[in-house]
Amino acid sequence: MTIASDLEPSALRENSYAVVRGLFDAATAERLREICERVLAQWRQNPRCDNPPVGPQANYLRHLNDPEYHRDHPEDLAFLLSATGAPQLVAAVRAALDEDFLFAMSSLYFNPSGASEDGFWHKDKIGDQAEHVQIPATGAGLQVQIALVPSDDLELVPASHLRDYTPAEYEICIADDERNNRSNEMPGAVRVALAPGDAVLFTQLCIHRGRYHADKLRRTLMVSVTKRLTAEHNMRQRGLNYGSDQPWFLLPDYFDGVEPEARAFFGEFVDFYAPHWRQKLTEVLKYSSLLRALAGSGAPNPFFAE
Ligand SMILES: O=C(O)CCC(=O)C(=O)O
Repeated sequence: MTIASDLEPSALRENSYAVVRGLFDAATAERLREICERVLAQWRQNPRCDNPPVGPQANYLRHLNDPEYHRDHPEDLAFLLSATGAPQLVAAVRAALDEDFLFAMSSLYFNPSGASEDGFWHKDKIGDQAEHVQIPATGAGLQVQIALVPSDDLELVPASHLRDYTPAEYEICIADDERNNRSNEMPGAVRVALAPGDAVLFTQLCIHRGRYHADKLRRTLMVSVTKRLTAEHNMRQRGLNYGSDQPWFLLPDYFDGVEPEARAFFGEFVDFYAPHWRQKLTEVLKYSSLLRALAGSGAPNPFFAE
């Protein structure tokens, strides 16, 4: 199995991935790790997002930037947001995609506490989302994974985003109801070796998988971005989803202490989604005030009357 070599961000369009060494320095990576460690412990006790459910086989969690994880540590949220929207990260994504994009989501990948598993090979199922962008080959957005401890847990097949599955890949990824999709024999696969603070950018359309070994510490921060044209298409077709539904960005103190460049990056995300979060909140308030009025009246609930 080859170890992936470095590629400039713009090489992602040809090669499916790129590596940026030292995107963050060691001290920043260590501070991010401490924050993520705390959020992981809290998530295990009191998850704010059920995708995936907490359990021994869980290997990722979504929405590290949910403020409930940082209620007693506001400085951690500011640090996390400043890193997630850091200018060098945004610049790398811009060079890789060469089209307009928005923040989508932050996640943490970690080793499971239960049984070890090799991940399953896949291209992300993004449906028709890549049909409405400037460069369909790079899909609907991309993932940026930043190692917070040394990691070579991500594997991918370079340039596989530019074509359909070869017969050998089909045998592994699709055939027989995907029964072989954890095979360790994927032709041409590379394992991306990262030191703390290094980042790999990869397109969702390449064949890829993670490794989830209980005895192999993994703490990898993942920042997902969506192309703006995809975000527009998704809102028109499907409305908010579990990724884009992040209304906490409207809290008045949410950006306290966040670096200006990161604020500007998230500002575009907020400008885009805020009208939809407001609309949803207005609906919730309408129904909750109805419930309060009904409870106060003592009358039988007319909505459920026989
Ligand atoms: O890094 C990993 O564990 C896998 C990530 C993955 O499959 C994805 O982002 O779709």
